[in-house]
Amino acid sequence: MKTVYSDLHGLQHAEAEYIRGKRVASFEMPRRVELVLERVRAVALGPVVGIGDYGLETVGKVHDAEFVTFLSTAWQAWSAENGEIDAFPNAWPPPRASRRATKRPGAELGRFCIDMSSPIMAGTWTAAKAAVDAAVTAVDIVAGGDHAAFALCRPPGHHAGRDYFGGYCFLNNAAAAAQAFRDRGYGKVAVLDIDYHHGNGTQDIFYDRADVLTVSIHADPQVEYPYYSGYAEETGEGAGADFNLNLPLPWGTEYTGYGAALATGLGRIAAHGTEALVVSLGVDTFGGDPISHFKLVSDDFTRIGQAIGGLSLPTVFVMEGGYAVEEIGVNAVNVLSGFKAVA
Ligand code: OKP
Ligand code: ZN
Repeated sequence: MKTVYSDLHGLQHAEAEYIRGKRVASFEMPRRVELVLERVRAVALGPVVGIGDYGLETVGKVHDAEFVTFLSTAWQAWSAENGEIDAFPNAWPPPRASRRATKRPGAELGRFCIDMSSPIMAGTWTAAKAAVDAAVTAVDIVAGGDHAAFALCRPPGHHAGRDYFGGYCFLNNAAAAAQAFRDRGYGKVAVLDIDYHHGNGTQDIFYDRADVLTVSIHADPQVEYPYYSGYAEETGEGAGADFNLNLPLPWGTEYTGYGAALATGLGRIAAHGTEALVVSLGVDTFGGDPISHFKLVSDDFTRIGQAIGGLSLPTVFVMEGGYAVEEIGVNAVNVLSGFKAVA
């Protein structure tokens, strides 16, 4: 299996985020994907290849134009006012407030940013764009005949919606991959999100579409980020009714409960008549993850990969979260090796 990687990810290196009132060192750091890359090489998963430049065509199909313009110019506007300091929102629009654009960068951030974990810096746009390009490159590798490919994306993407960013995510890499599959003639596509956190952005982007089924297995949003979505009753709307499946699980979940939810999700993906699969590969379900509360062990990730491989679908894996820095490489690559062993 080929791995798609660009060192441009290193341009996103947030100094800090805010967790429960505390300013702490960002858990989302460049070292994460460097360790995954080292593990890919250590187990000889396959060749490591660079990214193509796909412009903004696919991005423009999964994000609103105003949002893309904002994100690509946000640092320029912010740094002109505030200097070289990481950009966080200054305020958020309350319910029923005006949606009109303002003239102040900190207020504009509040219109598009959902949390205090995702600062914009000088290289954010370049890094986020490179991550989308990695995802689309992986789709082209699979469309070209490979059974599967791994987009080693960073920053992650699944919390980025049509017109918002947050949760360390700026552009939605997995959504771009799903859209790219559609644009290359795959009629029915599915996204399986196995990150510990609900893939709210991916759900948002495809919520009214039947051509891209979205399935997410994640911690109960009543107690876990992103809090305001991820509930089982969110099943899609309009043409997309019944094409979104959320499988929330309690804190403390071990593989017994996890594997049962995974089987349910995979069954739904098979019933969809899926022709191509995108996996949002987060490994923050690991028991040792510093910000999460599931209890998976490293061997469980091999089992997850085997179960996904059982679908025998053309598959693109897109890296999402996972913050237990020492184990993240082993756990992510275990999924890929498990998949490869059966697929
Ligand atoms: C990104 B991904 C924890 C604060 C949460 C944001 C978490 C984003 C996770 N109490 N901050 O889905 O791994
Ligand atoms: Zn996560």
